[in-house]
Amino acid sequence: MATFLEKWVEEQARLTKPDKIYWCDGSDEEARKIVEIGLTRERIEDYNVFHKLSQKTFPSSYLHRSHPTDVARAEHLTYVCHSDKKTAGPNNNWMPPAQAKEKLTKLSDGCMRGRTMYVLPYMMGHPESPYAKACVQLTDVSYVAVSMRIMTRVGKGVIQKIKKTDNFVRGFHSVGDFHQDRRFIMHFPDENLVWSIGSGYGGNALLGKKCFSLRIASWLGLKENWLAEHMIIIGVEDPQGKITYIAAAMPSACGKTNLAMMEPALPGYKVWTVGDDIAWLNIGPDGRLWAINPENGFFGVASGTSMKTNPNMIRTLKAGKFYPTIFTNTALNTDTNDPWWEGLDGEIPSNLVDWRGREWNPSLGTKAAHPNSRFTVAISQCPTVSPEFNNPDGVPISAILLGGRRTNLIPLVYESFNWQHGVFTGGGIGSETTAAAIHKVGVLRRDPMAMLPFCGYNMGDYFRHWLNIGKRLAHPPKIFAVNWFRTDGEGNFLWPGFGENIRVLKWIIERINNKIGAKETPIGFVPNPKDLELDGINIPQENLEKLFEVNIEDWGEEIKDIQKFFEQFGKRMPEEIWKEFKNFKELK
Ligand code: SAT
Ligand code: MN
Repeated sequence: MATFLEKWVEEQARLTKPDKIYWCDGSDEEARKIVEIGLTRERIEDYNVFHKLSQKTFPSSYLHRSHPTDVARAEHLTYVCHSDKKTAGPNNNWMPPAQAKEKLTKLSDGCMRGRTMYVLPYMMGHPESPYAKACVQLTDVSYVAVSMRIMTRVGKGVIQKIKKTDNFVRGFHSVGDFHQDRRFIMHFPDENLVWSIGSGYGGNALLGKKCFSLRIASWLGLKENWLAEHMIIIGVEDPQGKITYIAAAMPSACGKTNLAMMEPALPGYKVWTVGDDIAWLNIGPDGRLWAINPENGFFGVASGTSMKTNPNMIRTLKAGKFYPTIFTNTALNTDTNDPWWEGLDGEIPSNLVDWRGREWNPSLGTKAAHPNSRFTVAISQCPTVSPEFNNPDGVPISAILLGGRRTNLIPLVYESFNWQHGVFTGGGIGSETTAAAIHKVGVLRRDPMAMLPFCGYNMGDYFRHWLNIGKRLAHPPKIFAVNWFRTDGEGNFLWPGFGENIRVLKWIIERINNKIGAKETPIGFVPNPKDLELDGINIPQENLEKLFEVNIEDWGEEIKDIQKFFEQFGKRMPEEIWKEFKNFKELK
């Protein structure tokens, strides 16, 4: 008898009518064959085109160019289809599930004609982890099939694991005719199903990532008492060899990947990378919060990555151990056949084509690489990968950092008074938008816990869930807010960031260990000037003052905006959060 999986694949094939169905085993040999086919294609419309890069500088690396309308997440076309609109909340686009399916069925009818349907069985999380989940994605794009091999643990063993059950997450993906008017990324949380059509871009198409590991998983977490979060996970080793694990949420393209594999500027410190984008957080038997990274690779922003900003990522990209590494929408140096992007070390090469393959020089005034150009590379190649990366139990988290991109108002770092206050603080965080999604860049919006585009249900319920998790933790992590992006009013960053951020982490660790005091302000504890290690760095006194300034007058507008944001959630907004809000308003 056919299994649930076989029946589903058959059904989808009947609808989409691919020329061939190919069951992936996740092997190296298979990946090479799939990439090989992509090397012979030329039309961008095929969406399966790979260009082999210089194997000397970037071994095992290929360049892929997207359709120019398809270079970022499409939040406006992303839906979460709970049976009732209130459960999806004002933070999600919503459509009744039956209507959504009817629409998608029409769009999917015959959409794989002339193409191969790849069947990808994969795990999110280490197969032996009690927190891991089994999934299967169908796709008609070889770029997606190969990228999934890098980002997740693809393998036949998963089929054995799910056997005759229906206990796995299903992801259906096709680029269709990749027209924006026929592009939808839809989630059916009650069926563990994601249905995405019309886009080949990362977050819209690699369904194990944001679609499953955040939108669907956050809903599973609500029901099963855990958290799926848009967070990096790092181990910070101090000069005595003690490692403290920290999880940190920041919106897309706000420096998470750089922080995740930072080369610390302070001697004796080391940062170990467990994850750079997603954390699944469970309450351990010891009452602490334990984190696993469900992913197996990095899908990071290329633009701005260099030996100065993230040397360990450059090393990762050049390692060539796991096949393949993929660059997407970078420029290309046609003399050397190397990828190039703005911010990369060295001079601007003289013979470049831009991310669309057109001849380029700086006088054009455009960017050669798309600002959201990306790389997809295996985490195993990272020189700082944590020895705990594959630990099925994960790592115990001592601090949670919640951040955003704010050119003004928000101090470099401050500590919440307690868990509940931390949920209020994180819930009110705002961030200026980036090129990671299709929208106007640089606009301030509330982005609680960096989850606004990724929370698979009503955010009022999400805040309540955070409060409940806090209550169930015997040893809740301390919650801190961070902002690397404050400027001096003339657009210059007040804080150098990157490897220097270790100074902030050191302060955080000393606070966790009750080694130092701090200055109480209405928003939380900020560092006493003597406690932030500033040896070997030259920051003018006035910049330091500005970095930690809590000018409560300036918070007036912010408070109004936070209130407006919270009010959207009506009765779903927990009283405790309003209590924190009122306290804060009165202090002000
Ligand atoms: O496109 S992704 O969602 O995978 C990357 C990001 O925007 O964080
Ligand atoms: Mn992300």
